[in-house]
Amino acid sequence: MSDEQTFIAIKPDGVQRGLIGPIISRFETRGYKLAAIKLISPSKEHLEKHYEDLSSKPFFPGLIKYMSSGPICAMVWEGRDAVKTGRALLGATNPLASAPGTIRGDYAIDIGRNICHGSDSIENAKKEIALWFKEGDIVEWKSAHHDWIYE
Ligand code: YYY
Ligand code: MG
Repeated sequence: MSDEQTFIAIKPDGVQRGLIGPIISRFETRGYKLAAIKLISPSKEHLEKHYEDLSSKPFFPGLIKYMSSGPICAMVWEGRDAVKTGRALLGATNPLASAPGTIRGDYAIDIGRNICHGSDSIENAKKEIALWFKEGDIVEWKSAHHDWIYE
């Protein structure tokens, strides 16, 4: 199956620092296919819903403030094992624990400014895609690279 989808977001610091291009490039060059993309300044309520599992954590208010501090580039990426490999491309939550070669390991230092988000399970990917996109926003298309990437 090469149609697994994951939700990837470039957080406000990633957008402000001009990292949309480099981050998209990591997913494209790995062989993943973009299925949806938009620049959005979501409401506080939307962000609280996105991170609802973390609402009791001490860092939650700061996380919501940070995520509200500028536009976010929201995307859906598609391909085999997109959720797990998407997380591997991002690196560890704490950038200082992320290996060089990962996005966070190459571009970030502080856990509270870790520039990107990626779904952590197929179930959460489905929930997050449904929260951030309408059904008609997701584009079905066959990449010209498909048969060169998959056997
Ligand atoms: O999925 P991931 O983003 O890698 O980590 P989560 O545990 O879901 O936390 C979401 C988000 O919260 C994380 O990207 C940074 C922030 N955060 C924090 O500021 N301080 C922590 N101790 C843990 C997480
Ligand atoms: Mg998470």
